[in-house]
Amino acid sequence: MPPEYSRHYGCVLIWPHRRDSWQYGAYAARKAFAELIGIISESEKVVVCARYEDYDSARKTLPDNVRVVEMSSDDSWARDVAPTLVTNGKTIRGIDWGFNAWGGLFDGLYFPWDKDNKIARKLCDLLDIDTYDKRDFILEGGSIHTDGEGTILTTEECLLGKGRNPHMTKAEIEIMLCRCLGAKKVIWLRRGIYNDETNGHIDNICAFTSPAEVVLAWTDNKKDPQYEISAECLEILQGSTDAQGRKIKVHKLPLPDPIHITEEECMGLDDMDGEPTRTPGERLAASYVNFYISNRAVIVPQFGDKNDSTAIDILKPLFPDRKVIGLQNSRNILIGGGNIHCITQQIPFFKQEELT
Ligand code: KQY
Repeated sequence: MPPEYSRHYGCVLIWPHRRDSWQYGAYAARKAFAELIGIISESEKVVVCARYEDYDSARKTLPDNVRVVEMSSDDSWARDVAPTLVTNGKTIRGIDWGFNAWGGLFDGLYFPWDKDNKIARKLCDLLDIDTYDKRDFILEGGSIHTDGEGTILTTEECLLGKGRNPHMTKAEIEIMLCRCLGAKKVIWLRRGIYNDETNGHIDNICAFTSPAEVVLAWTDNKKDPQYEISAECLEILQGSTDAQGRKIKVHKLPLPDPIHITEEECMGLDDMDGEPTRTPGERLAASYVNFYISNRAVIVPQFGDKNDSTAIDILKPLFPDRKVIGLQNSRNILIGGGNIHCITQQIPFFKQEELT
């Protein structure tokens, strides 16, 4: 699996629509998605999947160079439902993992999820890419990060949880990850961001910025439950070497002050299964680590917090060949339960002629 900082062919997103994820008919979320898509499409191709009902909204909002295709979906988290693309340098294949809405009937976030579960295969067919059928293994793209040099980062909270592959041992899951992703070593952090409804996806707490270098979501506030979680991650990372035997350099990326959903925001979320998705005052899993690395930019969530600019300043020297750009109003994506990284999935660069 190539790392996100290697050259991309493009990026896939899904136009937001789900009434219990996106407040007020997804109006504000669509604006944030469109702004993000505009930035990404400056340096790589962008494919946006839109339901029949939302096709006109997506097509009229997005620039002409963005490809909009009709596709059914349950929600809009391309990171988790689009294929994980792997390459041997000559050809490319998509992994079609099983998807059960972050925990299935155990602690999943919605039911049914069958439309989302078909998206990986549909996208591979659309892009003329062969697939590996791994639907018997539940995995979301947001639960793994790779350095492209044999190391995978993940969390125990997510991959060892009861809602995904409870019949498998940690060792079996590790073998599965290494075999499917072409890796040699898995570094297991224990937990992800506090109150992250994905069961602690890695992509909200820690990310590779280059081989042997990561950013880790951080707070110095010992009273915040996040402190203990981040401190534990730091200890694990500092005590680990990567697949090449290198020590890992950790850059602390401060978190914004805790962000809580307001009454007005909750009012804009419709109930779809008889109970509200969120309650006023609930803490949202905000983190600057949830950025997307495009060919020429790193696009970073911004929350109107004093640490917005600090996060950008920390990331700039880590990506000297890219512009580091803040996406204002990322809060409108956060309300759905994730952020920029969660709604994007990169397609690595491949040579078309080698596919035919
Ligand atoms: O963070 C993600 N990768 C997805 C979040 C899903 C939240 C559903 N409400």
